[in-house]
Amino acid sequence: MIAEKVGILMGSASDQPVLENCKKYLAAFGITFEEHILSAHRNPEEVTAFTRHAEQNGFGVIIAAAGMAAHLPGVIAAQTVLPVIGVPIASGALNGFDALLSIVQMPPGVPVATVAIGGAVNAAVLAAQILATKHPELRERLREFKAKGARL
Ligand code: RP5
Repeated sequence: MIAEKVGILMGSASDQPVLENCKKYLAAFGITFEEHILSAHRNPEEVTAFTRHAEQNGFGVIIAAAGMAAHLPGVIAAQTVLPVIGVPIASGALNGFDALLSIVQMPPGVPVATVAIGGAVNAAVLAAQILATKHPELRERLREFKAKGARL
């Protein structure tokens, strides 16, 4: 039983299809998650409230996905010591390159572990690997997953 939950936050309901695989992989590893649609720009106060209470609410890792001027992962990372994984979403005229740079170019001291554009699977696997540092049974599941070619 993995006690810590993964928070999956995304900037818009339009990002949801990209996160389907993330949920599928987390579920396969036996990790519980909670999904919230919250935008750094449209719901800044809710993002802060979620982040400030994330530790006490049992979250161990936060995955944050956003497109365009993607500030959501960075704004979350600014307000918690939980590891934050950023997923750039390909939306808008620049097809995710804008989101990639917005998410990856964090200032020193405030890291966001950035995966590829649309990299929802790697976000889930990385979240699992972070939680596995505390849970040997999860480490074993990940070993089996990698031994089978790192696919479900
Ligand atoms: C970002 O703007 C969201 O993460 C989404 O990728 C993009 C477009 O949002 P919608 O206009 O579809 O709500 O904040």
